[in-house]
Amino acid sequence: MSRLVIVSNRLPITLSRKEGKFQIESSAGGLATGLGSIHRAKDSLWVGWCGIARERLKGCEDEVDAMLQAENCKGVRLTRHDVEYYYYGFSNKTIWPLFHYFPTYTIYNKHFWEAYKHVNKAFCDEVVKIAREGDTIWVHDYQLMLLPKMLRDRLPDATIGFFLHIPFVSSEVFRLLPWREEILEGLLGADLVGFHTYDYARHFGESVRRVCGYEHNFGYMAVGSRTIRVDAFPMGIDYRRYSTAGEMPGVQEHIKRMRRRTRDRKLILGIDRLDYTKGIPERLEVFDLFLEKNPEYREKVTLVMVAVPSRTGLEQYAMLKRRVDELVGRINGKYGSIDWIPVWYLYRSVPFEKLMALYQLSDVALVTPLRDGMNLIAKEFVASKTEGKGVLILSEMAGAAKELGEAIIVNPNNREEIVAAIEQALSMPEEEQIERNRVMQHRLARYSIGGWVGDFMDRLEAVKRVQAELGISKLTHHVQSQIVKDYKGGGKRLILLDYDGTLVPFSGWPKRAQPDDEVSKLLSRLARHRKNEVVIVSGRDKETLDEWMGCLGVGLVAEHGVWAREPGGNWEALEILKDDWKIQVRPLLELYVDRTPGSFIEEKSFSLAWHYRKADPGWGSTRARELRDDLENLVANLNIGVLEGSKVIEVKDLGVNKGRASSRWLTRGGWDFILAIGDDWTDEDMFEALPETAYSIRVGLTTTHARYNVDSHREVRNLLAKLKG
Ligand code: GDG
Repeated sequence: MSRLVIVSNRLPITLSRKEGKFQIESSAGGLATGLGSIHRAKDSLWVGWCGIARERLKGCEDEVDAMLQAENCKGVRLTRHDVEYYYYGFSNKTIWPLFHYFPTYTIYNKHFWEAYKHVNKAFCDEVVKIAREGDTIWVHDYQLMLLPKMLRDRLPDATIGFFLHIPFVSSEVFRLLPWREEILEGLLGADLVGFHTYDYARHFGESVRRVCGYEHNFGYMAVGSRTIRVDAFPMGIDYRRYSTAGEMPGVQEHIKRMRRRTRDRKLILGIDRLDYTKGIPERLEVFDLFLEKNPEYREKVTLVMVAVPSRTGLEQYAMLKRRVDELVGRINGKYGSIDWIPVWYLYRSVPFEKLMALYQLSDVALVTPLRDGMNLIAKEFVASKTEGKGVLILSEMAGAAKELGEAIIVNPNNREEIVAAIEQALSMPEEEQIERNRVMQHRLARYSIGGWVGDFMDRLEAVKRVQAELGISKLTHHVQSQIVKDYKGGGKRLILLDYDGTLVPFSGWPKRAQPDDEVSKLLSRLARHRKNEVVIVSGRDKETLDEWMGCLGVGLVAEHGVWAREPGGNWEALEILKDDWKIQVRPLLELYVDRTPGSFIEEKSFSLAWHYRKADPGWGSTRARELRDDLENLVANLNIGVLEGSKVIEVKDLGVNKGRASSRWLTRGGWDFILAIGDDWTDEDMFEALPETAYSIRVGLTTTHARYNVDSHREVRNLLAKLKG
């Protein structure tokens, strides 16, 4: 049966050691809370760190392994140095601040990076050890962004999902990272990369496009030989658990006790890990301003602030703690009285039942992070309001704001707006509170944690199906051997080859893509054989082809079939064509060159091409769409067509195509072996013109008339090198 292997930095349980004895507790935090219930319910195995450094486990490894195994967990051993450099270092001093838009807090340190790679590799080793065929491996969060690629290299056919729990920053910020390419390539090892919101997925897609050059289309991305999917999955909560928590006797007990202390005061609740992304000092300042502006609320409102200690060893966090302590002291000193403490501040984690009592009792939840991947507290608060009363004030910078639109949404940097939101919340009629909460509750109940996991898994399965469909036509070793065998057995052999993207990789500047030594030798060796006819069927102009391949003994087709030249012969026009349409088209292309820095025009005898490979990728594609529309209108009455290739829009006579050009050789007949290879839409005409017995190969994994697909020009060269004798 297929098994789920969850991989995250921390296990859902944490080990601690008291008086030489190991104890197990549940881990805190959104990931553990959210996925913990799924882990318990499913046939799953969780791989992660148990919370105790390797040095302190010496001699007790077997005991600890057995304890973890009983919980379906597999520990990854980390040394103190690993924890210091990989976790506190790269994860929390580099990625965490950068991905939450705090570039000034971000530290770029080579040793942190080395440790990050090393620990990701250690995770990889553990997963590879336990992985079984058919497993689904689900990697979580920013500490393990290199892991999907490491796993892919060692388990090429594995099903791998990745989910990022924190925001993915805009590409403008992401590109500050010195190791940006490695991080992206690491993530792209997954089959499905998931984010909380569409915005994060969009930022990721844009970063991939800019840094790695892979295009994405409707959520699919072609990464070398693989198609992967990028999508948004807003993480849900265990809705039932929160909506029924109020009935727990322990919770009722806490409520009674707290009620006695708070009397009939209104309660505003804030719960966060003590982190600079959560906007805690800013929230305290807002509360100060609120009390200053609304003296009538003094003595009548209490702000309950639960700040859960977090990453206490880091300097930024220690500074934050001092600032929060100071602010709480200042507000309580400024407004407090014998009977009333304005800010009720708890610097500790509270047990679940007490947390639920706080949700139940609070009139308002003030959730105002400066940045937050999702924020589950906001969702849990709404879910626990079974009677429907209570108001959520939510920062628009939290991923949850995308789903909880009925909350009062605020900009966490706009103090006046938040003060007004508190005023509105405290005076909101009960019917309105209920109405708003019911809509949100309905949504949260529908897409709970189970729904979230199910949705992710369905999408992961779907992308595997898409890959399998595309994979059907991949050129296997078996087919390659067959091609080589048929080639050897063939008396008369025709080889039709496109040039750019097929024999050489694309170059930013087409003029610089001349054949290297390897290609020249391959072509002349094949062309020299008396049984062979080798033809380069290209879109390039005849002068360039002459200069680059004129003396290799191959036949040449230029400009997609306008011109042809037999080996050693002269150029002949294959079609009677006109080029007077260029006068109308050229000015439009020039306008687009002016409007799109980096783009340029290539002029051939009977075509004009607008290249945008060197332009900004996003801008280039947008302009290309606009140009296509403009051209379609312009050429409607001329006998020319507009064709889109790889980062190029070409306008040319409709009578010309590579299929017609190839026919010049194909119709000669008597071929025992035909092989045609190309990489873009212009080559499709050539594939269609071939007889059924011919071998045809398209470079790139895409739908095609060709019989087989290969990944890159490298594979083409390897195949041609095998054609001997
Ligand atoms: C990351 C992202 C994203 C909190 N304090 C106590 C306590 N909690 C529980 C809450 C909730 C969870 O911890 C916190 O969830 P958050 O969503 O706020 O976030 P993070 O752990 O910072 O984690 C975040 C999340 O991943 C999920 O993808 O939403 O944006 O940063 O479940 O109930 N539980 C108890 N006592 C506490 O004092 N018992």
